[in-house]
Amino acid sequence: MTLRYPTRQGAAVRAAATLAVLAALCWPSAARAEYDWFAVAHGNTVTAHRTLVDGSRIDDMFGASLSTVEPGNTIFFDAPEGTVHWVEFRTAALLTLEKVYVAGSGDTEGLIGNHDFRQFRLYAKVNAGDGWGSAVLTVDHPEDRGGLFAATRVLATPVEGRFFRAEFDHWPHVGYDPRWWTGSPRILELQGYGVALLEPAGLQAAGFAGLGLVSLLLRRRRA
Ligand SMILES: [Ca+2]
Repeated sequence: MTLRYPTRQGAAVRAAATLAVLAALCWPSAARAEYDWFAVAHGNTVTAHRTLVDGSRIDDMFGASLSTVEPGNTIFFDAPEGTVHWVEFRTAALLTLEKVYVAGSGDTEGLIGNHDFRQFRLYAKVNAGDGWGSAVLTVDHPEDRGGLFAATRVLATPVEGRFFRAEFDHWPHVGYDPRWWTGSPRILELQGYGVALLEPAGLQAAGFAGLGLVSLLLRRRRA
């Protein structure tokens, strides 16, 4: 007598197959909002940025620790008032960006607030050839007091994007000639949270991978 799924093994195969399909096809919803898509460890790639001080590394504002001057921090090169410091990057997948965390730190000795930033802006676009348009998020720094400034912002309207540009305004130091070059923003971290949207090709590949696994499991059961 032949039973189709008579045993615990059969149930296990069915469960594994179901999970495989769900994992493959529902990957976008599985990529939950607490996954930092801006981390270089998660496939983010910096494509361009303004000059940094010697020994500083741009990846350090995205979770890396490669800088020789201040490991973990990214420091833009000194500049006069009015300078906009910037970085552009591309995430591993097209996202619906929901939440952003930005942290910087100004000096607390000497020229207090040196290396603070006055305003942070984030831009997003879906395709490389698109224009940046208006900022999708703006965060004002309340004062150049030095020390940690960290802000978490939930976007009022989630934004789709894979290409991003972050801008940091140089702080105008009161009492200093605006033409003098002072310390540029020290960025500790920039993080982006949301849900990945697989591109059609990626979704298809994930679906085929899931079906392939199901087929393999069923074949092994029959063997
Ligand atoms: Ca960092």
